[in-house]
Amino acid sequence: MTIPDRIVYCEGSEAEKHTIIKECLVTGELIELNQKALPGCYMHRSAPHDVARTEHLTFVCTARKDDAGPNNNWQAPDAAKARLTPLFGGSMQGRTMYVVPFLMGPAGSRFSKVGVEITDSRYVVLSMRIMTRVGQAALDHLGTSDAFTRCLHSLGDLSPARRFIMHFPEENAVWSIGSGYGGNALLGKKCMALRLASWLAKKEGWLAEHMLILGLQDPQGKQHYVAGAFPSACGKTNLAMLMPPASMPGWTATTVGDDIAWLRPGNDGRLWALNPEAGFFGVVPGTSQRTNATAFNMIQRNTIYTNVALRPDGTPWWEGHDDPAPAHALDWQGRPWNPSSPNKAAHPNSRFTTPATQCATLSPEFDNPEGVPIDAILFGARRQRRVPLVYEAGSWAHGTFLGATLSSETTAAATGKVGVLRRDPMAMLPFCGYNMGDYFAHWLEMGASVAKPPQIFRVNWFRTTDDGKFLWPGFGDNLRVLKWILERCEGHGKAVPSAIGAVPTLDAIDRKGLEISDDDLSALLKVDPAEWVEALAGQEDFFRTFGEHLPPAMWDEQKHLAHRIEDAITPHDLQGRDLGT
Ligand code: SAT
Ligand code: MN
Repeated sequence: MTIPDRIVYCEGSEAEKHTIIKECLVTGELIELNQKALPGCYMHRSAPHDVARTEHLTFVCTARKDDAGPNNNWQAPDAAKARLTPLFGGSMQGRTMYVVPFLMGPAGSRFSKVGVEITDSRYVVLSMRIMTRVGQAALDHLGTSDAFTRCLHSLGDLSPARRFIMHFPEENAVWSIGSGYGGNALLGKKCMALRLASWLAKKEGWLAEHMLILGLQDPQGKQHYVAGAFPSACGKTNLAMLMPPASMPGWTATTVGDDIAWLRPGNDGRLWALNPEAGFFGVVPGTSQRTNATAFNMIQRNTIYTNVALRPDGTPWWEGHDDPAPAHALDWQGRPWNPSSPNKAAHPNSRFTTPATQCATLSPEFDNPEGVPIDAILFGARRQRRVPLVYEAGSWAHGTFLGATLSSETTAAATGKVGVLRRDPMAMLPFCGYNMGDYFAHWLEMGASVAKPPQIFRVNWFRTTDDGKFLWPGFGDNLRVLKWILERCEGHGKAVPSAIGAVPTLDAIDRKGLEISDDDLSALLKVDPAEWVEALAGQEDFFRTFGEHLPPAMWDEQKHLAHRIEDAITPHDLQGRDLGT
């Protein structure tokens, strides 16, 4: 169909990598960075209109529209293919087709899955080599089976008018054309490990989630693991690489994953999680020695930078770098830039692509075929108002409700307006490969299927004062919140009930070495029932979009919340009377 000039079967060797890099330097797909300062590092500039995921061009193509649900764009499979076939027709003429077998998950794990991506982008091949396990590991895992995901990708002409990312869950296939950007083009990531995997997970009794996995060893030497779902560009990579503050000695944090978790019931009645990826595709701006030294150090070698600024000495720069803005640089599009230029030097969604093995805090369990047992699940988002720093769900069903009603201010990780509040259940709105009503039902079933499900918490690092200043320092200090969460999981940790869930008392958050006033911490933990009234109507409207697919238990949780809020608002002398509601 695509009529390439040449076909290369990738085996994943170093020699192959060097050949492809050399070709990229000739074609301009890569720019060599200063090899003395940054050995093995290169920079890629994408097409200016191809810098983020394009959700409006992403489709789930199931035979029945209802199976894709109101959360996905839908086309019938035949119609989708009829639309894409002419676009792929001859799309690789004059180009090389790379055939890339890859494994999602550790070698030797029964949870791991194989894909084969066909692509005409060398940048995609080099990125897949970092983000997945490419070559023999995949072929060994596959053996003589034909159970692999068919991933077809072509840059096409990179025009958004001819760009589509189409998923065919019923035949385990993805067709993507017109974009070279991460989530649109590295098909092992969002397309396979989330959209198609979530579909499979529903069928097979597990969960494919947009979650980081973080290991925490407490000063007593006890090892814990938490998984956390946050929308794109809300700090998952920073949390996954958390650096305990100096004032909290004895804590060690280890990184298992920063973006995707596959969770399965274990024989011990717990939920176990593994990271199917082999690298990190993180947001660059804001990454510094100060905010995330682990990430900053990790990207000093063998890293592909995308859409950052370039300094005259051949090193990259971005907003939030430790170094001050350079007097002269080239911006992410290669145009001359200086500090008085009106545009940002690096694109807000500029990215690094780095092997996981370069992360100094990588967990020794990273490659464990069984994964790690999860103590707590966090749902987080960007919310300036209303949502407290942390609160705890009373049950798995309540926790599922907290995930289902998650909303967040939008970021630069997807095209569209930034800072607009939108619903993003479980941070999976762009990634759930089937009807989210059925997905919530699957979550409820999964909780019921394990004897000791993780405890569920809602967190919000992003609450601000009225004049827009962040109240919470975030980054390493998030450990103070995690410490309380782990205490709650162990059955202690002080909390007070509120209409929305259990909230820590002022003295329950460890503030040793942190300068934060009682007033500010109170503001962070405050639950104002009056503010929550307006949330209820939005939840109802949202739930209604799923019709019959929404499990009744979700409506029950919503009604209970409404009652608790009403009780909290009603003056005490009226409580206990029949108000006729
Ligand atoms: O979708 S990407 O994987 O490119 C980045 C993100 O939004 O998480
Ligand atoms: Mn993500």
